[in-house]
Amino acid sequence: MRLEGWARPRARPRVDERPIRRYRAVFISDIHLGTRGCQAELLLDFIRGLECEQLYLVGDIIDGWRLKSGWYWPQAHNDVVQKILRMGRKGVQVTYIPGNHDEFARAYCGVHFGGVVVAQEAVHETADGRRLLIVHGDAYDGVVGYAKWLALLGDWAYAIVLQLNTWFNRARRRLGFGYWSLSAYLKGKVKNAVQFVADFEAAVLDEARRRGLDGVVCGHIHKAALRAEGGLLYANDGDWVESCTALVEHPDGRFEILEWAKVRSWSVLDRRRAPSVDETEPEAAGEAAIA
Ligand SMILES: [Mn+2]
Repeated sequence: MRLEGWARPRARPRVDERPIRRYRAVFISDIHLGTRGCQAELLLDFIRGLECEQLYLVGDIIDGWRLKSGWYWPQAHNDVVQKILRMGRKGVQVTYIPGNHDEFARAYCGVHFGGVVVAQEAVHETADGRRLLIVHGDAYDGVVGYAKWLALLGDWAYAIVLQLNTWFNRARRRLGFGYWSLSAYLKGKVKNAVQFVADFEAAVLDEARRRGLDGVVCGHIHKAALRAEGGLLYANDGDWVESCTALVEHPDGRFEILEWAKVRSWSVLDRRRAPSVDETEPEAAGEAAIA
């Protein structure tokens, strides 16, 4: 029996059937693979259906510090590495700029492997001819190796906050709410952290200006940003432990920050729930839960 002509309600596309997203360049950093705080599932969801000419890994991709004190490497973290390597094999120009948490990789600067180039820093030329400095940013944070606000809290306290964040969001997901970053919220509340962020942003912009470039793309402080300042572009691609953000360059040279947790609500990602027609759109669900 043929079912042609049946007026079936049109369901929104399934997770793996969404249209391919094409960008000229994609910048991600501070993934911290090897830590419990890493939101690898959400990152995998972002990578699925992603097409770009250039991919910049702007540091702290693998957390060598945390791996030293205890091995944590679930399948999803492996999948992230595999997916990125596959992009390199398929012709995406992948540039890996190690950060302070994966400084072990700095020994390989200048090395090409499997379509990935390792570099201390890079200069990216945008579609509209701007030249941007690409650095992780730890060299400009004024404190040995990592953010001052983390130093104030202590590395162990940060790990606890990130763990709480994971549990908290697991509970939110179970209740059908979207992702919400507890640690990002706490950081915004600490006055010293706000001053630290301002100092850091000024320092990396100064460096770009000193070199006669048109701006900078960095990571490190886990705070996504995109703005013009004094004729230069300041862009920070954020992180995948708290805010789950990526910086993308569109084919015309326009930049955008994607807050993936808001774009895709966690409830939609939960594979145990089959998408149904009466489910709200992911964007709307995410915003409603965050508001
Ligand atoms: Mn860092």
